[in-house]
Amino acid sequence: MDLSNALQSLVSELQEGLNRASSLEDLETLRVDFLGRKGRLAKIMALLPEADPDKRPAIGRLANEVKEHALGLFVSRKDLIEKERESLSLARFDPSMPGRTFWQGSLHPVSLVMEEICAVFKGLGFEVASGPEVEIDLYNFESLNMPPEHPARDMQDTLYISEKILMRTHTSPVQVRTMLAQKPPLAVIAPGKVYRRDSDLTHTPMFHQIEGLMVAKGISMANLRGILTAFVRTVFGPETRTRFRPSFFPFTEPSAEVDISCCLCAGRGEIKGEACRVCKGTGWVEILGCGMVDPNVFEAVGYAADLSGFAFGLGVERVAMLKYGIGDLRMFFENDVRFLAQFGQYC
Ligand code: 2NL
Repeated sequence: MDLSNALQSLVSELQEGLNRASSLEDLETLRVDFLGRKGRLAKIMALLPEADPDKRPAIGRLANEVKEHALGLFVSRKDLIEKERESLSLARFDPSMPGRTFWQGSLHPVSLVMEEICAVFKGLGFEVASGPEVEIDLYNFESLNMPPEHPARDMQDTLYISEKILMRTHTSPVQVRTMLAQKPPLAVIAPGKVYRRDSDLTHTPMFHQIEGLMVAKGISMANLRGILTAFVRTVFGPETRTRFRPSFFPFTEPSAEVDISCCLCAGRGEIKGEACRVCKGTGWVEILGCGMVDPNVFEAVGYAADLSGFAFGLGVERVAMLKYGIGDLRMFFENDVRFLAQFGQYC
């Protein structure tokens, strides 16, 4: 075949190929096939030296025209394919669809309850105090009427750092530090983490406690009852009843444990003929320990003997479990967002 004819038919074959090409990948294959270094145009041009010398300039010009024309065809086909793609993705795009919202964090239930309890006592005139979690024996035990030989020390399964340094087993050392630094009268609460050498279904090595202390001349058990009753009614609801039972703590005398009427069965002890699972059918649940500060504690911090005061301590996880009806202590420490998100305001 004559080279001019070969060049002409190249254009019509390219046109057919372009019409069939439906993707940019097809287009590229076609471009390599026709215009590539070893493509069909190159192969035809390789035959130019064999052509009649008179016709070579005309064939050369024609070859350039064919190449220019082919490039133009490629560009317009590419434009068309791209436009089709765009309109397809625009057809799938729905601008009226709602956007995705961000995850909203929320406070841990233990933090929520701790904040709530602190707010109640702040409202009753208490100041919030804090102190170190690694304590000295003197502030954690010795000043709290628990000398080394005292049997009560065996009650605490303590995590020791060294012989005289330990992880605090309660937040009482915060109140000891406050009394050493401040003159009476005072009213403080100490919220924070405490540590015990204990780990099973109902005990974790770290948990949260809030202790309170009020010291002044003439403070009595009646003041203790009044403050604690106000606290219970605010946190658990105004219909909640309280009961004080005699108890023992090394740092208070007399001492008491406070029960509240069960918030699940409203103190009835049963729900639909079955014993209540929270209060085990008694109608009451223990919520905190308290008492009148032992004179030995005042002596240890250098307070006058004519003072009196009350103190109390409560476990925050326990209060949170009762308040929210949580049956398993481990929920607080697993940090499963499906659990935590239930306490958020916007979830
Ligand atoms: C409980 C009982 C209690 C105290 C804590 C205290 C602190 C000072 C002086 C006297 Cl500085 N007492 N704290 C008193 C009675 C009970 O806690 O069961 N806590 C979970």
